[in-house]
Amino acid sequence: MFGLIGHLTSLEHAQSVARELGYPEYADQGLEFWCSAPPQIVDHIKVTSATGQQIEGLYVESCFLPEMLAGSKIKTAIRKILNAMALAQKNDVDITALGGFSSIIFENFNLSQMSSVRNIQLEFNRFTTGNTHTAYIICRQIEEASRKFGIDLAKATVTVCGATGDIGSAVCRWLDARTNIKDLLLVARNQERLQSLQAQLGRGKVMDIEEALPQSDIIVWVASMAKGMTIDPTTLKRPCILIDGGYPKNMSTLVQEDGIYVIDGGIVEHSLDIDWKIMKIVNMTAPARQLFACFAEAMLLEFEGWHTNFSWGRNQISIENMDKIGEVSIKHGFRPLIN
Ligand code: NDP
Ligand code: OCD
Repeated sequence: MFGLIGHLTSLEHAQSVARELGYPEYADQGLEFWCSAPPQIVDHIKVTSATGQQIEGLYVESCFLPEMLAGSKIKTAIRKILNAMALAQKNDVDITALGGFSSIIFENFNLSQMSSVRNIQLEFNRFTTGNTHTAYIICRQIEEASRKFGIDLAKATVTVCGATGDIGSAVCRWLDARTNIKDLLLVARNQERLQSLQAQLGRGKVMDIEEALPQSDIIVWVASMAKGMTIDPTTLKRPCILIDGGYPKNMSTLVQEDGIYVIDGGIVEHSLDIDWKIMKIVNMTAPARQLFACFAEAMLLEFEGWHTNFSWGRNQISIENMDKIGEVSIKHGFRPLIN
């Protein structure tokens, strides 16, 4: 059995979802209430592969909200993730994806040092961040979108915002090894980590976001921001492809307009309907078939019987593992979404 751990994008989102799903006791409550809410299993899932193989899984809502980080409720955030992991393990889930902020909190606050949750000893090899598949899908989106929207990679300047992150650094390594892009712009806040990435890649220009955006033909957003930022479309080149892989989305307002192509980054479409309700809640256009690539990674590991933390730690995603997960992604019927 596979598991998915996730969370909603804001308190407002959580309240409206709770009302819609029939949890009135959660619907009118403020952040304090969500801080004390335990994790819940809110969906039982059946997935059929393009090969005909069927698997089952469950979705664990951690009840974490990004406002907890913004409000410095770090201990609460940590407790949310550990409790959700313990609930998945208690339910005999073999491999669980840590969606959205779950894996970011796990890494940033060293949760590997906190393996004991009440009477449960967490077994970390039962969890995966799902980031290898996410990075693979974003790279395929870069390839396919540039072809579709007529951007020649050999002449393109590509910005990666969140370049020093787990997904961002994998995308940079892939861009360097597998494409002939003209320029790579590296954006994040911590300058030391940017310099070290630049040294590892042996290329790339470190830049502020304001300076990078107007020169970019393609922008990949994979920054771990609790809230999306507003971008003035008049500052962008046309054509310009923006692949927003953040959860919550890195761009809060930008929409498709003449010459600006906004793509939901790290999203896959399955070739068959999935029996579940959760993707309707996060407003996927085809909720029976579209999902986050990190969640799809847990499904792929279950299909293949690879019950191991395929994606783990930080900045260790190899191109070989991206190829490996990519192969089984295609085999089981997933494809990158190009909207
Ligand atoms: P990491 O924590 O590993 O990396 C985050 C990156 O963002 C770092 O480079 C960080 O550098 C940078 N960053 C954070 N805040 C800002 C900011 N305000 N401005 C510029 N850069 C910033 O995260 P992941 O790689 O694991 O995840 C990245 C994003 O992808 C998240 O939003 C996550 O939820 C999403 N995601 C999507 C998935 C999907 O299936 N579609 C799957 C998994 C994750 P610095 O701190 O120096 O600024
Ligand atoms: C990217 O990293 C992917 C993260 C995706 C998280 C997706 C979350 C799915 C949302 C379903 C939520 C159902 C919550 C119901 C809560 C009701 C109160 C207990």
